[in-house]
Amino acid sequence: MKTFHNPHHALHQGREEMFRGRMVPCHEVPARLDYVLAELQRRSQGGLFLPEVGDTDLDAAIARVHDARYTQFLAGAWDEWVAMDPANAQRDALPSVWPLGNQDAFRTDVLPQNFAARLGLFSFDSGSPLMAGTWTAARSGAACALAAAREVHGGARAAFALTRPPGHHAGPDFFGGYCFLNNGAIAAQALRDLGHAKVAVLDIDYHHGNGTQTIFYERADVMTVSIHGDPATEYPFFLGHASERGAGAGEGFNLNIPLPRGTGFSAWCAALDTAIEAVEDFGADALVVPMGMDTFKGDPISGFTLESSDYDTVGRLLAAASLPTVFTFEGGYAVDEVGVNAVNLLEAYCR
Ligand code: Q9C
Ligand code: ZN
Repeated sequence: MKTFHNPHHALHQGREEMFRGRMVPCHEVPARLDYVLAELQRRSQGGLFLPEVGDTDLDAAIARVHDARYTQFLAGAWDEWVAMDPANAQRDALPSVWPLGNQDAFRTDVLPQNFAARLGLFSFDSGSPLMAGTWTAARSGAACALAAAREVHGGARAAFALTRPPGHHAGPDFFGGYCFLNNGAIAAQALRDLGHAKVAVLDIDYHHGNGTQTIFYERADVMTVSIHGDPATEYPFFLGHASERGAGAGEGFNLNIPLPRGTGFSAWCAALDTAIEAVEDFGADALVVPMGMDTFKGDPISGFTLESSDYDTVGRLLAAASLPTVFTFEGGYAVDEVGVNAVNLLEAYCR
């Protein structure tokens, strides 16, 4: 399986995030990707490639998923931040004020002039710092997703978009959960646009893929399935319940499988069987797997208890679905183990 890796990922390197009411060092660090890359090399798992995607095609693929007013804001956000105060060049920008989700309480259609207000309008948490290289890194990550989609469309059994920042929490016009551009959604939409009639997204990150769900919620041509920590107690808290089944034309095409904190592999695996069955019943002709490794027992911010060897089984079960598959790299914060766990899954998939 080919891996498309983001050469600019380390330009996005946050200093601190707001976590449980305090500032702590960022969990989402460049070393995460470096460990996966090193492990792929060590185990000679397929070739490593840079994404070769033209600017026009890339911008078009991003625009299929994200609103123009959002991407324009992201592209210029750092310059605006520094223009406010030259000393900001030494600090990351972090949102601190948001409109309520209750639409009647605040206007979200009017774009405020104030930068902090716009930073809040386009985000949903204070855990996702934005810095000088965020846009370049995120955009180049989207190029990996597009390159992987093209590879699979061209007949490859699977491809891996190895990138950070991750993507599955980013929605049409919002960032959060360390995510800015939704790489999995960009891959899914690209597969649709390349002619795949029905694309499924099967999100196995510990956290609910709220961005992806929001992007495709009213669509019948892209099914979204997510296995994750129950939002009653787990981030992102406000989406990911089993009762969310899609709306309008998309009714019945979103499946959430929330599991309690503490869930181990046998129950998680049963959920994966259910998820794969749903993808098959849907009749998908291509699959995108936002691959979060934060289901691992050693993850510092998550609550499932999967072991490193369990990821072999995950890879094997996903391979049994026999669908052209794009994997995108999402969460996973047990940095020392993230490479081994990710490559266990991918290697087993290829066996
Ligand atoms: N009190 C991904 O795995 N912080 N994002 C959690 C809990 C945000 C995770 C705070 C976790 C985001 C891609
Ligand atoms: Zn996660």
